[in-house]
Amino acid sequence: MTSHTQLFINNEVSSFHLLHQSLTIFQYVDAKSGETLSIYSPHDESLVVDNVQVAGQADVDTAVAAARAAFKGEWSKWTGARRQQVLLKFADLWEKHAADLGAWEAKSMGQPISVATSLGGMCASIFRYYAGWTDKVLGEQYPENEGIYKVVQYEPIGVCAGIGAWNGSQLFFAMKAAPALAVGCTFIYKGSEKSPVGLLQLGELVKEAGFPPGRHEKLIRQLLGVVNIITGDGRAGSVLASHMDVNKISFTGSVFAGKKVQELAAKSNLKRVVLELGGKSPSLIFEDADIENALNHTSQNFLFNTGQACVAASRTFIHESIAPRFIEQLKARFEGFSQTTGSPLDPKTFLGPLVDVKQFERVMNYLEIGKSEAELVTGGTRKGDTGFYVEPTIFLNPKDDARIYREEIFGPVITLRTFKTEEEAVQLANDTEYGLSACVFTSSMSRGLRVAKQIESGGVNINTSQVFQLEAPFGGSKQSGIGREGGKQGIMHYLEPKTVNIK
Ligand code: TXE
Repeated sequence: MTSHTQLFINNEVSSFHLLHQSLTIFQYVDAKSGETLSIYSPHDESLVVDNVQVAGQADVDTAVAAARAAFKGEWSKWTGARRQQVLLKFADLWEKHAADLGAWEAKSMGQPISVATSLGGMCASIFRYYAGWTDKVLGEQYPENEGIYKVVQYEPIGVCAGIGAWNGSQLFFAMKAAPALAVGCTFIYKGSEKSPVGLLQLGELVKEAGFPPGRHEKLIRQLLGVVNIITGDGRAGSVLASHMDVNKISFTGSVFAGKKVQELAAKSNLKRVVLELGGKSPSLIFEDADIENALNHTSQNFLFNTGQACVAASRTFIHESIAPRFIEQLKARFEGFSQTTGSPLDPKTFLGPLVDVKQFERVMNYLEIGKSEAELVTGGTRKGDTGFYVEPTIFLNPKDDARIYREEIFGPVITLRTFKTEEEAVQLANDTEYGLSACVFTSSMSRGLRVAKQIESGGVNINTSQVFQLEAPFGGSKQSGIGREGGKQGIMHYLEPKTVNIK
């Protein structure tokens, strides 16, 4: 695949070519902002790519106008069956290019290529899943009452935007674009400025799948702008969140930025908002847990993507009766995984670097703070002297107000505390402003379900962790988000019900 660094705004037509009837559609365009950014490898700080075009206000306006034109055109009038064909083709193309696309995440944000490629396969599955929904959103009909019949139909919201974080750039695109396109919305996506290039390559797949122009000028004009992919930082994100011609925005990122998006959405045109935000998820390990299983989830699964996963159970609580042995074994596991670092492009690498120098300095700062807030069991330092690698770190018995215990670190850093009773464990688990995910390890299913019912979060994993199965809704309660992605709920967020009363 060629490597594009321009904006994928699907509506630039060369007037010269129009004159000569040899219509050329320019999908990849330079930013009108004149601003560019460079990406450096978090593995060795070498230049990965420069001159990546950065969208400004005018570029966002162009993308929104393209999406609006497409929405008013043929796309939202296509039958579900026809949209399904394009989504399925797109999924097949993604699967075919998963390794190349994943390599951009490995080079740009240090995601181990094994992780990035598997996430690529998941993205193809997401498009296949939502391709199945294109003609299955049913309406309702209500019995006549006083001579009035009621029909409820679900209509595509219109022009939708997505903003994503860097730890799963392409996954967040898929989770947002697939349901939107499935129901006939049009879409503008702004990935994270920390890993934008893999996303931009998707434009080639968009073209090949058949979203954009066919051969006839009328059709070409009507299909332009169905999918647009732009690069930018919080400034471009703010323009999208406040844009008067965007009907809905779906955001994945920090609580801080999510609140800004919600605020701008309200102050502009009250666009619909879904927020997938951060977490500081608890894990409760009871005395009757399968210890080996709990250790696997608290080490390998926790360290997946170098701990840069919003659902990572970074606050782990262990029943006091099994704590000494569990902590000793967990220490050994963390020290074992410390040896699995290496080039993110090496299939054998499990532990990659943190995404960039800013995140590296942020996590290193927490390690220093943590040394005065808790007992350091292992780790606590950078790993090596090149790249942004951090030793997998365990802090034990943090103070109740410890920053490492209260704040999301988003790295390979876990805190451990012990508990005596089930009631105390639930109280500790819920003592946080977040509510994204939780884990419960126990051999008693009645206890597992009893505790799951009491935990305040959008998801609870019993004897497992970081489960993501697309048919079920995913998202956070409390300050971890608003709304859900995945499953039927994920599709309904891109539809508006309309009640038609018939006399
Ligand atoms: O977040 P940021 P990061 C969370 C994770 C962590 C954060 C890490 O918990 O807190 O994401 O990602 C854009 N207006 N999740 O550091 O800074 C920015 O350009 C509009 C939760 O990237 O919030 C980027 O594209 N946009 C998630 C995106 O927002 C703004 C899973 C995220 O940036 C903006 C993964 C603004 N004011 C990570 N400021 C989940 N729950 O699923 C920044 N952006």
